[in-house]
Amino acid sequence: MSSSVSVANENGIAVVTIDNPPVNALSFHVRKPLYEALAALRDDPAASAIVIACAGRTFVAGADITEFGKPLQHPELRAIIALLETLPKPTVAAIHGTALGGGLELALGCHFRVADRSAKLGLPEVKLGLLPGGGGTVRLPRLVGAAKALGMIVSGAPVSADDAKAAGFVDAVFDGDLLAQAIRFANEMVAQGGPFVPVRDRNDRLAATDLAAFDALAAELARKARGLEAPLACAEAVRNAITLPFDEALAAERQLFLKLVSGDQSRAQRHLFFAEREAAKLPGKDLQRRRIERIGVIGAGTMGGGIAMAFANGGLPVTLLETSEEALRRGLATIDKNYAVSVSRGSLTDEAKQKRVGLFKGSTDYADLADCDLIIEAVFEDMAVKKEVFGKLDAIARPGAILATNTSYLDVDAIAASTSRPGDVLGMHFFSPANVMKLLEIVRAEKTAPDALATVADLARRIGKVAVVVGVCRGFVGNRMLSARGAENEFLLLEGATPHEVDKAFTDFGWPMGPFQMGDLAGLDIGWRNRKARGLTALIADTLCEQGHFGQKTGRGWYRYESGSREPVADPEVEALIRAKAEELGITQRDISADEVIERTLYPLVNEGAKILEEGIAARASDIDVVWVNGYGFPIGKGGPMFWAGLEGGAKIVERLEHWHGWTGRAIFEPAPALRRFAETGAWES
Ligand code: T1G
Repeated sequence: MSSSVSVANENGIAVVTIDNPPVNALSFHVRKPLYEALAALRDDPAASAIVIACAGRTFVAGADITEFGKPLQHPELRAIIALLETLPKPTVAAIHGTALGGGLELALGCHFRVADRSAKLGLPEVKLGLLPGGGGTVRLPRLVGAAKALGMIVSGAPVSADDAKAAGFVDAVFDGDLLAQAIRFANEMVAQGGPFVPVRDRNDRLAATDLAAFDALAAELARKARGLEAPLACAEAVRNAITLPFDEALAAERQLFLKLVSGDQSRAQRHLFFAEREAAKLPGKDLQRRRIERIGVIGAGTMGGGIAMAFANGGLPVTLLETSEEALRRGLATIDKNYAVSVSRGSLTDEAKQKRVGLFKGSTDYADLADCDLIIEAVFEDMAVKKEVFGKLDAIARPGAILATNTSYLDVDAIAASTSRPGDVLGMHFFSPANVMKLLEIVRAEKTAPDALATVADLARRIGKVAVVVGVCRGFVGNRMLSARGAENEFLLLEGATPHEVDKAFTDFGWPMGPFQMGDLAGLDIGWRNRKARGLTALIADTLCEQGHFGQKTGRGWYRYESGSREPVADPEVEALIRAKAEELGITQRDISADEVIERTLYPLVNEGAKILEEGIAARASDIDVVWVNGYGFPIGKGGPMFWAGLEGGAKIVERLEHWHGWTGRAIFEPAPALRRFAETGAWES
């Protein structure tokens, strides 16, 4: 056999072991020997049953994603599963770690599935803009029912081994030596005797499907797809499993899969899959990491409290420091309330809540941070305040402790320089709510030590964050590009667009909401305070704020909000204000198309990204995509701004930027050299 697949006979039970590190993906060099092994075992009298198992940390985590978009090499997965289902002896999949995508489909090709209790099982293809292409949409519904299968396939979320057994697609869950117990299980099946019914022939659960209820559920899920094709294709494929004979449904699944795999959305989502993993790769991967066992957080406000929860959720004890007992009590009460909301929603058990709350220690004394390995400051965004805090930290923190600032735009080099240990200082820019948002911008200051950086990057993964290392500049990657994206917003209004038209261009593009609705949600007063602090103005937004209209929290902003509702309603007074300001400025209003909105907002976004690459603030274009998808809601079906620029066409973006630069004279439209090079080569430099 090949190095990727081996066969051993354990007293009459053939154990086929797949060994393709790191995650036993079903690459061609696995599929071929696997097919040959199974074909050989079909008529092997020495094998009364077959157990399929995997070496390493996980069962098969799916098809090999790197092979998509390349010519398909046979045998393909479906042929292996079709062979499995015709074998005249019981087959058992022994699942540990994860059985995902093609890995679960392979297991569904077996007569039986046994799993280690810690295993996770799922069909996450939808997260790659795909659907299960190895029969998962046709076989899983036969075991768990159509509605359950639809939920699993459209969400792509894995389930535990116990839940999988309860749902009906795992036959036994074991603790301890999985392989030994899988072999014992296979022997019991042999002793029990056949017939061994392949999943394809188990139709009872499907026959009981309430099609109307299924369609209603599918419609509900489709409403949430926001322009993504894969969730709709998943629903269509599972419906086929109910209404069509097995082989017809399988063939239909194949057509849907082939359409998706060659489409831009899946290419974008596969790009993001690898981009997130690339972003985590830092130079010096063999560097000794620093010990991180206790976290200190300074400031128990919205950001500080959320950051503290993120670490407690990752199982790390947290010392939360505030300036007064009152402020501390308020901060801890908010944390407790947030956990209580999760318990009431059923996303957290009361026991888990108690465990997490138990990890907090409140204090008003800096000395209590002396035993912390990482201390994160989340105080008011003022340089003098930051320097005062870091001065105190420099005095009390233990040698080798990492000192982090949560600033979202201040100069981290200047903060580091206010200590005697700039090598231990970096930025950790969390996004609000910090216990929910996945993105973390790790800001590498000029003197930050590589081991401090690597330690924090690993820690980010440990607490479930997607981390991107960025350099020091105002607003780092995300906020810097956000201001470029928003620079034209008011000009678009003055020239004739309404807040609703601009926002609709964004939601049609795939964003959860547009800039004006987002402004109302976040509160217009925040931007107003920032502008005033920097001596900047925004003609219309400033006027709204002077009128006390801060958005949802005051019931009026760019839109009106009926009491208690979050539904934005167009406000004729705002539109009248905009027209009046335009008249004051001698601007003749005109119709503005959605394309123009996109050109004047998202093209500058890409252009700013190009400048960030030129300056080395981001190491890779794909890092920028990871920031925007995980921190700013950039539509995943477009892969992030830099990937989308490839779909949109670099030459077109340059040509239109030049048009708007000529028309407005504004610098944000001047194409960056890196963008011009991208337009010529089709590839971003890194
Ligand atoms: N194909 C190729 N490479 C893969 C891979 C895959 N399926 N999964 C992981 N890798 C690489 C990854 O890029 C990284 O590489 C290394 O393995 C470790 O991964 C027909 C169509 C299993 C939960 O979507 O969710 O089956 O960066 O860093 O955090 O229906 O990997 O080291 O060079 O993520 O421990 C469906 C994808 C495929 C699961 C482990 N399967 N993988 O997480 O490690 S489509 C998936 C994961 C499919 C069929 C269809 C996770 C993991 P490198 P990692 P991890």
